[in-house]
Amino acid sequence: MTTRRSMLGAALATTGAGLFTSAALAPLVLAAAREDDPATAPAAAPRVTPFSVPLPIPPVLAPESTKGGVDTYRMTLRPARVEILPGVRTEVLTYNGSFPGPTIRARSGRPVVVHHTNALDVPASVHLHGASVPQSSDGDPMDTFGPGRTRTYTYPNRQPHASLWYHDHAHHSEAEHVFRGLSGSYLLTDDLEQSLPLPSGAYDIPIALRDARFDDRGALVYVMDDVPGRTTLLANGRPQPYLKVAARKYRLRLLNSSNMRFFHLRLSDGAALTQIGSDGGLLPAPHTTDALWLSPGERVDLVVDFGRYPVGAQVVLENTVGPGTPGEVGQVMRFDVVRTAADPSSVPARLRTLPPLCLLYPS
Ligand SMILES: [Cu+2]
Repeated sequence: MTTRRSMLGAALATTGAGLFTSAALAPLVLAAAREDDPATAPAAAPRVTPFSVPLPIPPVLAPESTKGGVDTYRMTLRPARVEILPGVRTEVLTYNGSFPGPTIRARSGRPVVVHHTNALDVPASVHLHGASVPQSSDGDPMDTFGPGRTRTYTYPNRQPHASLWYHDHAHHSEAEHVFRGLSGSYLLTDDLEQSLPLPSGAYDIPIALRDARFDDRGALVYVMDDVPGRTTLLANGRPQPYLKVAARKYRLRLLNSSNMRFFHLRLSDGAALTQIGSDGGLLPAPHTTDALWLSPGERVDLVVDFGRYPVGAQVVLENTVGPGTPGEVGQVMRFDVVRTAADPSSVPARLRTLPPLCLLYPS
């Protein structure tokens, strides 16, 4: 996302306020889409009945070695045919055949090495978004590895916990490669985060939100800057899925992996969302809100307490901004409360202590 991230970076530098920046930039980015271009007119995609498929959870990648305190992984970038729309096989680009890619779970102070083999017919470059890495492992857009080549990336993880995002970064093809599936979560944890009683394990769920456009046979249609045409919303690679949940607290790690679409999210009953984290990890204290923006590339960690609902209740995660009609893009996914469960988790009033900014940038 070089161009857009540069723009976001510039805006952040001048405003310093993430939420305000997202809201302020949305009209600029959306206005850039060419609504009068017939090439961006919505395709006649097969209609999807909302909440007819379960939310998949991307597999957690197992290291091939943990020798010497280094977790070593192997991934292959390759095309795959996967079921996105119900009953239809769609050609996508993947890490290890998974759409979106497998999740890597890492720990601060413990390096990760990933050997990426390119089984595509185009050059690739892998960027770990939000990570502090050596320049040689940054996945520079011009620093690609071609078909048949293997490239090793080293991530020292000398930074605090955060929900990070890996994705393709190859010059001139990054947006299309990410659109076609080269995107995955990298969840970095540390002792501080682990010491907190937040929902964890099966109750800590990464959810990548994005838009997509399909033709009438269910093939992905990529047109640059085509926000108006991408009116099918995907969560973890499936359209408007449902997730069966227990009546207890869950940690939901949202990522917006769209090229350009902004989401403005709320629960259908207007219930409170407790934001505990952002791109840089946990907030100093939980932030309670009834709606939040999620800009492209942004991560937001939420705790939602489904314990306030009776078994049998259903609550929809809604999106209140276009492009697209509310019927197309208004409903992101649904949570179905199907059972009770013990809930030893809680959200502390203080999550972490951040150093004052003046210490990071001494005059
Ligand atoms: Cu990025």
